[in-house]
Amino acid sequence: MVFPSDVTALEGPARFHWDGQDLQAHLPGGFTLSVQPWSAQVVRVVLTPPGARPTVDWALAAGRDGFDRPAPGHVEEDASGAWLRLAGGLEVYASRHPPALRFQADGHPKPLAADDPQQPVGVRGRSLWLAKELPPQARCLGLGEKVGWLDRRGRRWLFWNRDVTPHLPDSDPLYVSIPLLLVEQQGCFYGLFFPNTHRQHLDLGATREDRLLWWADGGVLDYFLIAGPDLPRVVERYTRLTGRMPLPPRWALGFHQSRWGYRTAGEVEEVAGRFRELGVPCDALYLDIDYMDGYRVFTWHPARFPDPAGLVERLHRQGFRVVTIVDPGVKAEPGYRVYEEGRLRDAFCRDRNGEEFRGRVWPGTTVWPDFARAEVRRWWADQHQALLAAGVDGIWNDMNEPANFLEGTVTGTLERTVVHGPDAERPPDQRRPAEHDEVHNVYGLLMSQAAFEAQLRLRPGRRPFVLTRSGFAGIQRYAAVWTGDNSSWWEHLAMSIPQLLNLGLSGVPLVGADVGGFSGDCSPELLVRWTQLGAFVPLFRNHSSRESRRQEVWQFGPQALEVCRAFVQLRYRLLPYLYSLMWEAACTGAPPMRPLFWHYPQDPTAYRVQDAFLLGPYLLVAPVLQPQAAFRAVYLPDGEWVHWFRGEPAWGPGPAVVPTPLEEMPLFQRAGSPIPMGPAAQHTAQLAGDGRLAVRVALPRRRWEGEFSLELYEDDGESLAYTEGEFALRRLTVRLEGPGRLLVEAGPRHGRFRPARGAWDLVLEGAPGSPSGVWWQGQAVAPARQGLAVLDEALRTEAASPAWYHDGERARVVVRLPETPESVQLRVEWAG
Ligand code: MIG
Repeated sequence: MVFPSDVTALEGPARFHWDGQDLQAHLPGGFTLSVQPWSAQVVRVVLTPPGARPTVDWALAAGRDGFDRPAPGHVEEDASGAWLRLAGGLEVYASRHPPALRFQADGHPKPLAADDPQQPVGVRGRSLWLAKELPPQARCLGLGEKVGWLDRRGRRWLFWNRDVTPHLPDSDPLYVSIPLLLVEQQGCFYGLFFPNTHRQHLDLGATREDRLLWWADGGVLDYFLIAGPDLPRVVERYTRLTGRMPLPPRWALGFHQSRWGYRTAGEVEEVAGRFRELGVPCDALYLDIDYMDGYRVFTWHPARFPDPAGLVERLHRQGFRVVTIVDPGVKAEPGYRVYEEGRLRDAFCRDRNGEEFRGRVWPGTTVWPDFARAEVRRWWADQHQALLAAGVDGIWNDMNEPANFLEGTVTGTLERTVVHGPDAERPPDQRRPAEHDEVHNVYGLLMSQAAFEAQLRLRPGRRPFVLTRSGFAGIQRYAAVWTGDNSSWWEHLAMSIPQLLNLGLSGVPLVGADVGGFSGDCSPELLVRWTQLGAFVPLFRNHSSRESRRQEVWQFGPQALEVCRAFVQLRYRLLPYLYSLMWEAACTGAPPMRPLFWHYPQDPTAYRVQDAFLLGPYLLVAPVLQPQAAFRAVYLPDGEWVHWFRGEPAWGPGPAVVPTPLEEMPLFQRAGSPIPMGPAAQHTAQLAGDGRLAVRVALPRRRWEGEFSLELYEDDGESLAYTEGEFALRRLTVRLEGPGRLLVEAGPRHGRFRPARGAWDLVLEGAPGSPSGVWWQGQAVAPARQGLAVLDEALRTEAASPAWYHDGERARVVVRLPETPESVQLRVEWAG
């Protein structure tokens, strides 16, 4: 038996009903089972106990109507059960005794996500149980932000947002709950997504090795089965369901500096000044809780931050954006405007007896807005005017699990008796009051929604930026996520890779961990290695606690500064690549930071790599994760890979041993692949009106075969005009046609945005010599007499015709090409 002995297994139905849309059955005891096809590849299964109410779909971006075209299906029934067959997609088999489901889909090992054949579903008090088979070889990925390794199997996980530090190997849960499980079997993937917002549990082979157990402390048994078979398609479908990240402003991809402990405006300006003085690129400065007056949200401290607008303006002039923290706890203090206004509007949570629910956070006695009500979200959004009017560029939502310090609140959050809602933005059958148990996990999501909508509404025309600590499935629609209070430990540097990878696979592409670690004192070496990793992570923010030593890159001596600066600079040069990947994420949900098996699903070793990752398809990032490392092993998937800094080739599949001096990190470019790069910049505002572009191709030494392409996406980086066609999109393709033969194609430029450049460079690294021929649109091109300085000159002027130059010393060929909207072709050959 798979369920604990106090769980009662449910009996099967006498009959199934098919109404042409859903397959339904009534189970003894008043339970209803419904199998709802949302598309040919996505099926929702809901088991409802008598009298229970449906899930409030806060996680979902759209209802069933808005999801996809429904697949026509038909049902056959016999004595054993019923088959639902969806045209061109899933097949669902529902057995009668017991009521077990299993699924089949093309390309998948069969069956998939099969219920336990003896005890598929059960009940214990308010909690429903589900048991599914977990084949011995299946891997378990996803689950959003959790500690541990890439494969989640063998553990029991809890979904209940929690403010917790330190993050130990068994610390579960953390701040964010994303009940999306991705199961891999023989290179095929499917997803199980549980949108129930109550406290949920997932046992992935811990109790019984070959079983998955799910149960929730309330609500209905509710899941989406998402077929693949490949991982990108599962993520694509999951993010169609829960929504995708809107394209962030380009500055969000720059380097960010934060610290809990910048106590005065002067201190912040000093930090800003240091960045520019030392030439360390930086785009954003964060104001932690000390900017507030007595930790009252939406206030500024009159003495320490006397002129917020002036401060922000001066920082803007130096090219910094400013992000202010906003906590949900409102000081319960008569006379404090936000509190008084909120009370007048009845905005704060009440307990079951109708009393204002009070707790304690930074400002002292605190009340919490009820974000589960649309009108409260709107009111809260309005409060952001106090920050946006001063010119603040982004909002940082912290403590939104929500965290409560009050002694005696064992759970560290609101009491279960707190009543929320109803949410007027939900469909009528979901518009009802709910206890905290049901709302807890989405509290941070709904708060982030308010912060996001505040920016759209109060600062129209510009892309919002929200960074949140807490969230639920769907958080990517509103916010970037950072992984909270990590520590300055090498272990946390290493852990951040599987943690961020799984967050990305769980639909949240704009993620990062505090670079250098939040708690504890960072060492120079750790800061360098963490900055090297951070340079390739979507959200690149150095942040630390007031209890720890100062952590800006210049606090650790000249060598640390120099190496960190070089990596931050490299990050900025890679922005065209990263930005294109973010655009892809916004379109398809594909995270920029990918586990190796995203691109190499047929390689069994790729699944075992969690100390390295791919940034997009072509950069293999293998950070140094241990102190004093002289070498590290890097697993290279199939193909030829070129060391970014050393130019040395290596061939996969197989391991390489790579030297790791402090100033270097093992970073490989897939030979033949195009990496679009921009100019060095101190901040991204310098890139407005500067579209200089160099496409870097590392030439193969041996494997002159294969085709490598990338969609290059560009726009103004800031406004919403891209949604109306103000973007430039073109496909770059490099074809290796045989030894010494290369064809580069830039497809037609789509969109109305005109990149600010007259020409662009193709930089061929590792050239075997001077090319024997270069042809542009079929016409031979003669070499330029003088060298072409990469990206440094002339690029802003129109280049009417192409030119090229061989730099023998650097083993590099630079080809300068006119920027035109038409599709162009360049051929380069080396004889012999
Ligand atoms: O109780 O605002 O995770 O990033 O610096 C600590 C102070 C509250 C926790 C956040 C951290 C932030 C800190 N906050």
